[in-house]
This record gives sequence, C-alpha cells and structure tokens, in this order.
Amino acid sequence: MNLNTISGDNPQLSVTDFGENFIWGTATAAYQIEGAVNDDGRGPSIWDTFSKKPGKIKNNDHADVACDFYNLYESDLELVKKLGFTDFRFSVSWSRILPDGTGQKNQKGIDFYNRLIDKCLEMKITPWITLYHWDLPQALENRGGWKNRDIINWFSDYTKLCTLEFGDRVRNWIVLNEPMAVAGLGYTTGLHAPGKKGIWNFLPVVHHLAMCQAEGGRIIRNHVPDAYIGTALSCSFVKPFTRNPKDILAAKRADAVMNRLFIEPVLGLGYPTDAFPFLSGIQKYMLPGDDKKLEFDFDFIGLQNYFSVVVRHSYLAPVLWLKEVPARKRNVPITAMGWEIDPDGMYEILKQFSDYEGIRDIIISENGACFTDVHTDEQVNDVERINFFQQYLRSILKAKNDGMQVKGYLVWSLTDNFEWAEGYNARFGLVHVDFKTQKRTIKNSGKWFSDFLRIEKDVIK
Ligand code: GCO
Repeated sequence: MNLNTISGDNPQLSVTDFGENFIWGTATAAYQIEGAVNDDGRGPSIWDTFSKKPGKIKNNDHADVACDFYNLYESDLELVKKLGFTDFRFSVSWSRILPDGTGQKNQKGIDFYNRLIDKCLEMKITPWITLYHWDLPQALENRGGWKNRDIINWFSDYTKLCTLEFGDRVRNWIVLNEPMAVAGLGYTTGLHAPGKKGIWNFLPVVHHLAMCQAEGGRIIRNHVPDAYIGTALSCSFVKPFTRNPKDILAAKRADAVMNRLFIEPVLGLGYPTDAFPFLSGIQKYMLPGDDKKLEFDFDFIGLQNYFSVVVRHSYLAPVLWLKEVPARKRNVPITAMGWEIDPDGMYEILKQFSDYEGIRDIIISENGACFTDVHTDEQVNDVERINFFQQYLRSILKAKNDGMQVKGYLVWSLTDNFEWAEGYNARFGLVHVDFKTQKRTIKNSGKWFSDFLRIEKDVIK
C-alpha cells in the first residue's frame, strides 16, 4: 500500500510544497509520558494529587508509570527519527527539578533533562522545551498556586534555572502551554488539576499566567543567546449557531475567551474586555505597570488547534451566557472525543492570528486526533487519523501559500499517552503503546508520516 497516495480528487500532498526550512516535529508533555513520579527526588505535582482522587480521571487512571519515558527516552527518540521528524518538543517537570517548586534544586532531575537534550543533539534532533505544561509543584499549589501573585517570582526563578541549566544547548523555548486550559479547566470548572471551582478564580489566575508568559519570555531573552522564543496557545475557530444577533454576540464572547485572551495583552492590546466586559474585573488584580509587563515581543506564537466550536446564546449559563452546540448534534465529522474535524477552521484561525500586527512566526505547536484504534496482528490501521492529518496539512499549506507566516508543524503526539482527565483510553499517538508491557507499535499514521517526510530527503537533498 502506498500510504502517501490520497484517495479521491485531491492532488497529492507533498512535503516539498512546505519548503525546505519548514519544521517537522512531534510534541509531548512531561506528566503525560514520563512516569517515574517518585524517582530520583522528584516532588509531587498537582496532577499526582488530582489523579489519585477517586472519580477525577476516567477509569481512575493516573500517570505513575505513563509511557515510562523517563527510562525509555532513548528508544522513543529513535522512533522520532524513524518516523522522519527532525524536531522534538517536550516539557520540563517543574517538581522534578525543584521538588518544592522553589529553593533547593534536584540535580538528579536536572540530569535527566541533560541526558534527554544530549541524546537529541547526538541524534540530530532539535529539542524544543516547554517550561510549563500544567504540572505545577504541589508545594506551590499549597501556597495558592496560580491564584497567588507570588507565582510570578516562583515562575521567574524556575525559568532562570532552566535557562542556566539547558540554555547552552537548547534554542527553542515555549513559555506556557495553553494557559486558557489552566485557568478554565484547572481553576474554574475543576475538571483538571488542581480541581478548583469558581468563576472568581478565573480572573486572578488569567492575570498571573499572562504576567508569567511575558516575564518568562524576557528571562529567556536575557539568558539564552539566539533563543527562538514562543508561547503555545489553544485556539478554536468559533462560529455562531444562527445569524441571530444574540448568537453572534455569544460567538464573540467565546472567541474573546478562547482565542484573544492570552495573545492580545502580549501585543499591547490589553485584555479583550470589548467583547466580554466581565474581564474588566482583572483590573482588581493589576498593579501599576502591569499593562506594560504583559507585553513581550515573541519570536513565534505556538498555535494548537484541534477543532472548531459552534455556540449559541443561553440564559441558563451565567457569566458567558452561551452554550456550545456539540458537534455530535450537528451531523459533522468528529473524532472519538467528539471534537469536530474542521480543517477549514484551522485555516480560519491561522488567518485570524495572522491578521494581528506584531505576530512574527506561527508554529503549529500541536495538532492531532484521537480515534478508537484497533491493534491487531502488530498493526494499527488508523485510516481516520491519516485522513485527519492530510486534511489539516492541506489547510496549513493553503494558509502558507496565502502568505501566512507558518513555519512549522508539531504533531500531537509521538506516542499514545496519559490524556489528562480522559486517562489512557483517548489515544493520540502516531505510535501505539501497550500500557501493560510498554510495547510500542508504529501505527499506519506514523508510517504515513515517515513516507511523507522521507520524500523531502529524496527530492530536496
Ligand atoms: C493540550 C495539551 C495536550 C493534550 C492534547 C490533546 O493542549 O490539551 O497540550 O497535552 O493532550 O491537546 O487533548
């Protein structure tokens, strides 16, 4: 089977169309893959605590072992290579290198990331560090976590430490991963760690995240010569359910929260209070000079797009006054998690971000899909995932050809992993993991990428 051939009328998708310098990588996150939560002096994170509480994670899964990446990183990096990728994104577990979040550093934890980085370089894989991918040290949550303004100092010290330890070998840095999910799921709905609920948490948490986002950028700039610095934002193209003005306003509010909230302060535009006046409450948490400190001239913005959303006005949902109209009820293609497959939405959101003045490069720092994979005869024939990637890549190529500054694409994810509140059943990998044996099997989507990316080697080089 030629996995690179696309059925139907679509012309062949070729990696050469993206240009020689386009970056191709896979993305991961520490808590989702590392395991080894008690090894070599690592301190607990909020995800260790949260996942041990009954009923928080499907099947009561936790990530004590996860993909055992802590021990298997070398062979997993070989898979990155085998699939034809040149870049690898991982995150640093804050409590692995600072078990109490601040103060005494844990050399053994630092050594793990040194081994990982050195191995990447030895294998000619370019490492990308994410500083914060949701696993706050529990010790800091005990002091108020993201609600406490002191986190700006804690995060600054942690960032400084990472730049001093790893900055001599790592050029690509992502400050935060999806701050909106931290504020929304972690501190407002409580569906993610630390499981805090209440709309009044939202505003201070947003502000402290936004402050850390910019401050982190400045610290990296000051400590890492030549750094390529970004932050990774979730984004979803938002459509109103009907042309009714109420639905249109509801879509604007959703857009303010989902797409504008963390980019506009960076660009000096402040929080998007025009579309969602509730956000003016953030003023209460701002000190003189904060508006300026929210700004930073990032080299790139990491966009993570998985689906589009449709919303309608609702009197039953206070504060946002809207409801999502689930994709399942709209008769549109969906993934196993019920997310709408909408490659046009990827194009639209790229356009929306490209239209801002002041954004330099865009990296798709995550994109991927969860399907119910069937593992038989040492194979996973995940045709739906191959289709998903082909469609999304076509949209990205179109955006690039239309002049948008898209410079790279990182697949979510290398292997199946611990999908937060969904546990292990939601599989996003190009590589299947048997979580009982840690056996890896490259899925057909992985083979497709390896064929697709290898054309580059044959044609360009
Ligand atoms: C996120 C995270 C990833 C998820 C992925 C699939 O952005 O939500 O960065 O950790 O696993 O997005 O849900």
